[in-house]
Amino acid sequence: MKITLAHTSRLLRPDFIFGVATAAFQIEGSADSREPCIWDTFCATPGRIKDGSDGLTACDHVKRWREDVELIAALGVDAYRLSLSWGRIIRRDGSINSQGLNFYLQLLDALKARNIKAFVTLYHWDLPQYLQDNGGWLNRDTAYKFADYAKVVAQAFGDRVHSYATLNEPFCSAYLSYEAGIHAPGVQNRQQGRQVAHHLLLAHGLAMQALQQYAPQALNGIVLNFSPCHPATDSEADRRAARMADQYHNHWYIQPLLEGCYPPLLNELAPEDKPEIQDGDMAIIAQSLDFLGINYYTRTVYRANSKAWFSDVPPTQPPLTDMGWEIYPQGLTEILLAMHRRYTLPPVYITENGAAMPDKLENNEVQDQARVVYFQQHLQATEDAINAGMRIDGYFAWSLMDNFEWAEGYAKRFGIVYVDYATQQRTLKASAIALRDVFAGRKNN
Ligand code: IFM
Repeated sequence: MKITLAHTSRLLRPDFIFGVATAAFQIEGSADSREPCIWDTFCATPGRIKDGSDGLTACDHVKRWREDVELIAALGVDAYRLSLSWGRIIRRDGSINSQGLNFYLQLLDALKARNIKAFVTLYHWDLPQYLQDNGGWLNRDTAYKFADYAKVVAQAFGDRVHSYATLNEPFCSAYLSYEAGIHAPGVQNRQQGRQVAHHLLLAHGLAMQALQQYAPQALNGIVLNFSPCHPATDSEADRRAARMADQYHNHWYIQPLLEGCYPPLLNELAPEDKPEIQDGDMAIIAQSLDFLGINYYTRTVYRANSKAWFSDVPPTQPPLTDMGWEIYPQGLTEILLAMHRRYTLPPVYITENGAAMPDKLENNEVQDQARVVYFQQHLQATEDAINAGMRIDGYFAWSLMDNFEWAEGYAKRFGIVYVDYATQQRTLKASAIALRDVFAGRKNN
């Protein structure tokens, strides 16, 4: 099966960037050559990861990066989005781990030599455990440590990096980690969740200042994940619940960045749940952005809940992905246009989009036709947003290869490349071949 885009499609214009994405903890392995992080601790806690696995080896990417760069190049992408392991670069005593830094320098040089643009995320959830031991994101000082780390990286990498994102999905590092308790460090406390969100946004603002000073040539910004919030029924109570969820999960992160304030829902928080916000913080957070990365997977349906304002209603009707997430491509167009109409956005990239599917390797092939359809529909949804007047400059498939899917372990496969974890052999799935054909077709356009 092929992915087809109209030959007039804006996605086929030469300056539209196609890429694939990964994150350090999910693929790197070689845990012995970096500092432990909060996800190592979480994985070592019984019951936290569904299959009891960890990130100690993952896709063994630190040892196999040369092979992986060839794989990326063979896909014909313009860009590769990766994240850095903070603890592979800055040691517990504050010194720089030159071996770790060198690993990234070599990788970035190899990408550059193949004309592949590097989109580097500084923080994709793997906080060094030594910082967690001092309070982690609950400690305001972590935000300043993050800016120091951003400066080290920007100075070391020079022009090797096309784009820096400060954070990936602060919603996950705040809400999933400190309110839902399903991500490291596994806390369930509303005040802490809101405080962590604030410190993450502060960290973003401080790091943006460092990036704009030390990497002014790069496109500097942040990556947020959004999900359209729909009411379970037409009742006023459910519609209100969906509006509150939209403020709590989506606008809580974008409004401070673009308008220097939190959504009005902040005022409805009980006094004991409010985050501490110091004078001047909101101005630091609202640094001008060169780009906004948007990650999209699905929509979320909410109903009113007298105790917790709103609760989500898990989808039951197909089509669902292997994560149990509803396949809802029109939600991508909807949320993009909602954000476009509500804010003055910088140029947008879809920095993650993809699906976990129950892939099977048979005769050295993975016929993941459902994923091919998923990409077809979501590329069309991206195109629809562009046609409605929005500027979108690129699209990254999540993920380059199967990897450690956080609390789900290795059982959920998001890759367009299949990884056999016993042998570390990589095999292109049908979706990788379909995307490769799109990328190639565009170059000949
Ligand atoms: O695997 C994750 C990624 O690390 C962040 N965004 C969502 C993906 C799928 O859950």
